[in-house]
Amino acid sequence: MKKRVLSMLLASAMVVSMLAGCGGAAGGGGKHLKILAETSNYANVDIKEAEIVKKVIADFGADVEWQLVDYNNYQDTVTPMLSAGQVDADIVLLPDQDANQTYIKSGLFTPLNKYFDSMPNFTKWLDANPVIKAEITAEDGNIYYVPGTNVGKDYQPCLMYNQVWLDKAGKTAPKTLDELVDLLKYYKDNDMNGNGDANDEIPMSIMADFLPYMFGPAFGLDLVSGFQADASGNVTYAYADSANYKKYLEFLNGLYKDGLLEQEYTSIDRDKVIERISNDLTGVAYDFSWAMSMMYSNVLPYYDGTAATAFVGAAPLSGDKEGFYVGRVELGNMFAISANSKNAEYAAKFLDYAMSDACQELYQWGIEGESYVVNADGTRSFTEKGQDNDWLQQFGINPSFVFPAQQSVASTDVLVADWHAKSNAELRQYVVDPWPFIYATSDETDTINTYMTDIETKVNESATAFITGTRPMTEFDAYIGELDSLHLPDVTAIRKQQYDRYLKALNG
Ligand SMILES: [Ca+2]
Ligand SMILES: [Ca+2]
Repeated sequence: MKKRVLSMLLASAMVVSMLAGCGGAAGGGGKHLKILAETSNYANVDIKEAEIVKKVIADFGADVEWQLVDYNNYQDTVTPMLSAGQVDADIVLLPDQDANQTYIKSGLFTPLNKYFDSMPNFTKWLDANPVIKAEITAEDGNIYYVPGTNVGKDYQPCLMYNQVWLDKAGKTAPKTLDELVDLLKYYKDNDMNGNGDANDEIPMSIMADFLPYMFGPAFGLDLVSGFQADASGNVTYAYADSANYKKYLEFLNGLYKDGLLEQEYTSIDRDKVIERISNDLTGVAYDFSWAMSMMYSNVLPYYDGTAATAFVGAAPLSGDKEGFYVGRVELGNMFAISANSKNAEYAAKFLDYAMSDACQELYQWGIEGESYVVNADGTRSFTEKGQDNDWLQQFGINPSFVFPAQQSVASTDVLVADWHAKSNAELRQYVVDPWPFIYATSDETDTINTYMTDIETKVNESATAFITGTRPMTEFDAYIGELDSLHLPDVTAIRKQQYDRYLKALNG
């Protein structure tokens, strides 16, 4: 929950770092543009002085007056400024994603559609990204924001297996729930770490929050998003699926009873998993992909930098249903043009330039010869300077604080081990879109906020009770009834209404 501690007074007296408007434009005849955005989250980086940021402005030829608000207070400072109509900038980084269309409905920002003829890069990108286009289409059919994006299908949470243990067992990564159970039993019965004790292995080490990620898909459930839609647009709550969710709980209860899901599974945290891996005590993990080479494999006592000695990512598990991984919503920081900007069309052209492919390359790699070099085979590598994160941040890499930057896969690939990047490329095919970002009305949000907390509490308590057997599965129907009495049908009806709007924007 965000803190609204700052008064309006403090907000107007905010610490804003402003460049005095320089009158004569450095870029040659460029117009004056005021941009309200945030500072870098690296305290020692002056983002407006970063080479990458300065190059974008110089190449476009604008005369930019920055209004930069501290990254840590951006939401608390800018939200009241917007509500009070105290913003005097052409381009504004939103303090949030305007999920309830509050700013849109109060007419603070100009619809971008009327400038689409001046925004060839943005319109081309929207056509190439229909899900994002549908997500940012407001209820009135207009598009108001140019978003930065996060990686949505790459480096997502996934299964990881200790390759040395798999080889020792003469097995390959399980593809089904049954194969996984066989593998876990094998690890339980055998001395996988070769210390002479066949009983000190913990076959798998999964943080409780990742169980829905790991096992939901084999039962056809996206328990990560919670709400899910089928091909006909029917919307259901996965935790209230009376057939498949019941099977999911029965399966986990079975693992628990067989000692394959450990007794204290609800208290396993990442530190615990890392400690076990560093002592060669466990064979199966599930976490954000990043952990694979950066937190797990690197602590294995025999890891030599190759996949053969690592915790390696693998395909999702299938059961009655074919497995998948759940991706994440790609929308990041959103940029808008003030309705009262005198330079709205020029601002639209600037935003369009700032999200062009050329600028995205600049955001992701920086400047050739400075932060990166092009290799003989056409690939890129960061230079020695470029591999120094402090230097790279000062240089302005991924300047999502001030421009609509798109997080890149290629520049992540070069940060992780080669085998990890290869594993990510293989797993990408299994990643499905999550429940989309959909603009809500404030009535919808009120209803959801009123009921959803109690529903989620009931879901979490019940899941633990069913899995550990403190509540018998014979009470599953009673559980469904409890969700109904907590007004789940009202919430689902709203989700359905929202999904219909999304489909209309997607297909219309
Ligand atoms: Ca064992
Ligand atoms: Ca052992």
